[in-house]
Amino acid sequence: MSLQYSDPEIYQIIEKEILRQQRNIELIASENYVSKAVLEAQGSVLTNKYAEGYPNKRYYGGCDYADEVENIAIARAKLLFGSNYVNVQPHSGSSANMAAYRVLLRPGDKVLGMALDHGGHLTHGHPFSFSGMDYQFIPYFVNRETELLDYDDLEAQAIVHRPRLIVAGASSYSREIDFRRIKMIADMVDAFFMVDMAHIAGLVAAGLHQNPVPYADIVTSTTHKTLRGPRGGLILCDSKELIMQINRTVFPGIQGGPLMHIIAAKAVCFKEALNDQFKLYQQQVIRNAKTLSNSLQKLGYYIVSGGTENHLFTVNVKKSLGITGKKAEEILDLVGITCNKNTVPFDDEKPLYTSGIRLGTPAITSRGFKENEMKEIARLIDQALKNSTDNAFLKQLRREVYALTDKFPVYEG
Ligand code: DSN
Repeated sequence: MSLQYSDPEIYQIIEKEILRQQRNIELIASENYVSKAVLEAQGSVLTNKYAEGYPNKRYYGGCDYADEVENIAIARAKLLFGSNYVNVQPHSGSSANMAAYRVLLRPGDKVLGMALDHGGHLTHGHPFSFSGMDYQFIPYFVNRETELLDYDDLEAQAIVHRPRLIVAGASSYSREIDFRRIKMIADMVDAFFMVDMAHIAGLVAAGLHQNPVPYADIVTSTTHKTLRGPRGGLILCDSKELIMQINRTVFPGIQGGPLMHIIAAKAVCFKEALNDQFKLYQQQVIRNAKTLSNSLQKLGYYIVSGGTENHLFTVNVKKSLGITGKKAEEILDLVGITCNKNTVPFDDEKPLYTSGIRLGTPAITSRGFKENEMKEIARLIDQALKNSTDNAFLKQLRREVYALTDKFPVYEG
């Protein structure tokens, strides 16, 4: 029986979510709209299959097709990122990072990771994350003036602390990260080097960001951000010895059965990313981010680090308008523009309030928005934030948002 009849309650919520995704302008930098092919693989009968183990070494019978799917996913990921070895089983980016840490570190080891409020990620050492609980993370920062990653300070910290690992990668850093430079620093102090490329994986795949694979001992990623695949994780490395440890650590170390329907969807996403069209898409993602950032800057907004070279940027709304990121997120929600509050470097607001909002263009670019739409979005954001107490005006803006999104269907047919 179809969902509509077996569980109308859930069916109706999903219908409402479909409408929300269609009508709102989605600016959450870590979100995207997957293709129908990815959705189909993800919703397939492969969800029924247990396949603990790895291709040709499973703990269950009936894994012939699971093996085929996983082998294809691995081969495509290798090709896409130029990596010798790949594990496609991590359920998430956090699982991928946990596995990488367990391979490279012992509990209590010192690690250098980018501070969360400067653009890093929870799993790069936040005290409430397993990473901060199990290892001794020491944060590195952006420069107070330029708001750019301070490689000299990172080098100085590495020399002082002699970490066992340096982690690079960020959730809200709008500039290209120089992996080559960080590898040189890691070598200088004899540390391992790991890159979490979750945010920029699509840009890397398209050759529009320095590829960390030649530099890092282990590269981790998610598959659902710029890469536009299903929600999941990925680990890449070039060493046979390391991949053997990674495989053992993912299963049976921290996970049981792999999600074969998700692995099939990852394979579909890698195939899409190997297509020339994907490069054009990523080029447009970057052009859109630059246009949106420049348009807001022209309207007087303070953009952290002065601009962007990738798919996202952070607006310091406290410096621009004297409001918190939380307030800005709430106002924009009222007009159908979705984003998230985000700390800015050296933020004096608490994480649940923040001084900034993070804006990203992967999702809106997937639905076909280009430069003209970016200028229009900048105007809508500006008008909403500056007229937040005028409910009638906000309703009018919401109608304008819907008029815009109506012209760009997310899923046609
Ligand atoms: N939570 C994700 C983000 O929004 O950037 C990172 O995992």
